[in-house]
Amino acid sequence: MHVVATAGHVDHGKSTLVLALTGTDPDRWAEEKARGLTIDLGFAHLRLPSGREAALVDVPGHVRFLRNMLAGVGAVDAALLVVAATEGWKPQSEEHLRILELLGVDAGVVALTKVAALDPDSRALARMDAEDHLEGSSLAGADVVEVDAVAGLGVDDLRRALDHLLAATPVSADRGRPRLWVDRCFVARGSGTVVTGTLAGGTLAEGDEVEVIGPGPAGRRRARGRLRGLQTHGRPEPAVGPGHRVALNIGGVPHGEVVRGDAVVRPGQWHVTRTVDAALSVLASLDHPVSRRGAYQLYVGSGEYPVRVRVLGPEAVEPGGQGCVRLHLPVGVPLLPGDRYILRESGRGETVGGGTVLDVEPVLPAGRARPCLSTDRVVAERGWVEVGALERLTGEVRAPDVAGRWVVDPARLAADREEMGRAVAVAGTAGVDLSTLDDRRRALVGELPGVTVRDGRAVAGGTAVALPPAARAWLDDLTDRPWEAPGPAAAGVGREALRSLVRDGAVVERDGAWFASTTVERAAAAVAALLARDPGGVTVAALRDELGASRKHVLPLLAQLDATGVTRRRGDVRIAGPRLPAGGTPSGGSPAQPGEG
Ligand SMILES: Nc1nc2c(ncn2[C@@H]2O[C@H](COP(=O)(O)OP(=O)(O)O)[C@@H](O)[C@H]2O)c(=O)[nH]1
Ligand SMILES: [Mg+2]
Repeated sequence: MHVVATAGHVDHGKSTLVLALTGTDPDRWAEEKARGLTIDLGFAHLRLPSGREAALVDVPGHVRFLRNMLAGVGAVDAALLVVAATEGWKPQSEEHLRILELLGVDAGVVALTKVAALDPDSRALARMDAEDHLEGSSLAGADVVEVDAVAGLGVDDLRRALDHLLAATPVSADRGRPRLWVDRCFVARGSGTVVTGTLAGGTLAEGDEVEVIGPGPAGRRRARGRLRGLQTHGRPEPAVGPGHRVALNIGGVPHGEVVRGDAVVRPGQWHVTRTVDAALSVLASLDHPVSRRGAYQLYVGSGEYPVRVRVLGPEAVEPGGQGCVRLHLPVGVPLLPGDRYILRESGRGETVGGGTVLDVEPVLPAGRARPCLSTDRVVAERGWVEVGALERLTGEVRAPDVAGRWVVDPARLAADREEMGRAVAVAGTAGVDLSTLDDRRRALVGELPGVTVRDGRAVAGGTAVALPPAARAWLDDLTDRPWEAPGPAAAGVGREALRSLVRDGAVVERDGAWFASTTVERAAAAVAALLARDPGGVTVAALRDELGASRKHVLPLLAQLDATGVTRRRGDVRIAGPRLPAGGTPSGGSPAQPGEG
C-alpha cells in the first residue's frame, strides 16, 4: 500500500481532483465547505484500475495553512502535484515542490488542471511551463496529465498515470519499528481515544502495548496504552503494516492528552531526543544565508516545534548551499537518523530549507561535531555502546563485540584489552578484584584469552581442563581450612592436576607449604591492615595472630609475599612492598587498576 499526498497552490483544484478520483470530498469541515477552501488535511481512499489501492492525503494550498500541509506530507510515498493550467506556476507550487524534495519524496505525477477552458496551444504552453519548473527537481520527468475534473476530462488518464507511478514506487519498509505520527485525534462514541496518521516502519496489531510521545497538554512526555482496535480505509483489521493510513483506538490514554504531532510507537524502541545534528539544504530562493544562530520552526513527522539552530562549522550556509546544523527542540521527539525535516523562519514565515537527521544524540560539542549517517561514527564517538542503545540511536542492529551486550570501537577495544591484560598480569596470583572494575571492564576481562575469573577475581592463566574430584576437594579444603588441610599427596591429588592448579594460579607452593591463592590474598590484606595501624612494620607473631595461623604457615606465607613484592623484609619486620593492596600505608602502592576512560 502507498500513501499519496496532494500538493500545489490554493484553488488550483486539489480537493476537486481528490473528489473526482475517489468519490470522497476531502474538505471535511463546515468552514472548509462554506469557504471552498481546504484548511486542514483531508483523507480519501483511492482504488486504481489495476486493483491497486492507495490512501490520498489532501493538503491545503494556502500559505497560511502550510503547517497543516507539512503535517500531511511527512510520511508519504508519492505526490500528486496540482497546477492549474489557467494560472500557471505559483508561489506554493514552488514551495510545495521544494518541500517534497527536501522530504525526499521523488515519486510524483503532475495534474495540469482546469484545461477545458483552454485551446490546445495554451494547454501546450502550460505544460511546457510546468515541465520547466520541474526540471532539476526531484519530480523532473514526472508524468504531466491534463485534466478537468469539472468537465470530466482526463480523470481516467490521471488514474492510469498514478497506477503506473505506484507500480514503480517502493512501499514503506517494515523494519520492525512502527511509528505513527498523529495527525488527528478524537473520541469515538463507545470506544474512547482514536488517533489517525500514516503508519511507517513497522506493523501495529490489536493488543499491542504502545507509547504516545509528545508535548501533551501539560508538559506530559509519554503515556502508555494498549491498542484496542485498528482500522484502515474504514475497515477494522487485526494488524496493519507500514504504508497505510490508520486509525488507532488506544485504551488507557485520555484523548485530551494526544495532539497532532505526537508519535505512537512501541515502548522502548526509540531514542526520544531534544537535540539533533542534521544535514541542511538551504533553498536557492532564500535571499540571505542561514547564520550561525537563529530562531526557527522545525517540522518533523506531523509536528511543529520552535527550535534553536546552531550552524556547525565556522560558516553560515548560503542560499542553494548545504551544511550541518544542531537543532535544539523544546520537547523530546522520537527521531532516528534518516528522518527528514523542514525548517521555516519563525518571523518571516518563509521556508528556509530542510534535510536529513544525522545524529539523535550528539556527544561532541558543536565546535567539533562532524555528523554523518555512519553507525561506525556513533560507535567511535562513544567507544562502548550497548547493542540496544545503538539500535535506538541508529536503527541498526549490530552483533555485540563484548559479553553479548556491547558494541565497541575497534581501536578502543584493542586498547582496553591490552590495558586489562596488563592489569591482570601485574596483579599476579592476587588477581584483579572484579568489584573494583566498571561493568564494561568486568565483562571484557572475563573474555580475555588466558584469564580465569574465580571468586570475584580475574587471574592470569586459564583453567583449560576440568579438575579431577580429588583436586577440586583439596582446593576447597585448602581454601576453607588453610592451616589444617593436608598436602597434595596425602589428599590424593595427582601430579597432572597439581601442575594445572599451579599453572592457573589457584594454589601456590612455598618452602614445602601449600596455599590457596585466596589465602595468600587474605594474608596480603592482613599485612596491609596491620601496616595501616603500625607503619613501622609487621612481625611474624602479629601476622600469625591476625590470621589465626601457625608459625609453620606464616613463615612461608611471608616469604611468598616478599617474593611477589607485597612486602619487603627489614630486619625482623615486614614493611610495605610496591604491590601492597589498597588499605595499606600511604607509601604502599596498590595493585595496578585501570583508570576510568
Ligand atoms: N473548471 C474547472 N474548475 C475547477 C477544476 N478543479 C477545480 N476547480 C474549481 O476551482 C476552485 C478551487 O478548487 P479546489 O479543489 O478547492 O482547489 P484547491 O484549493 O487546490 O483544493 C473550485 O471552485 C473548483 O470548483 C477544474 O478542473 N476545472
Ligand atoms: Mg483544497
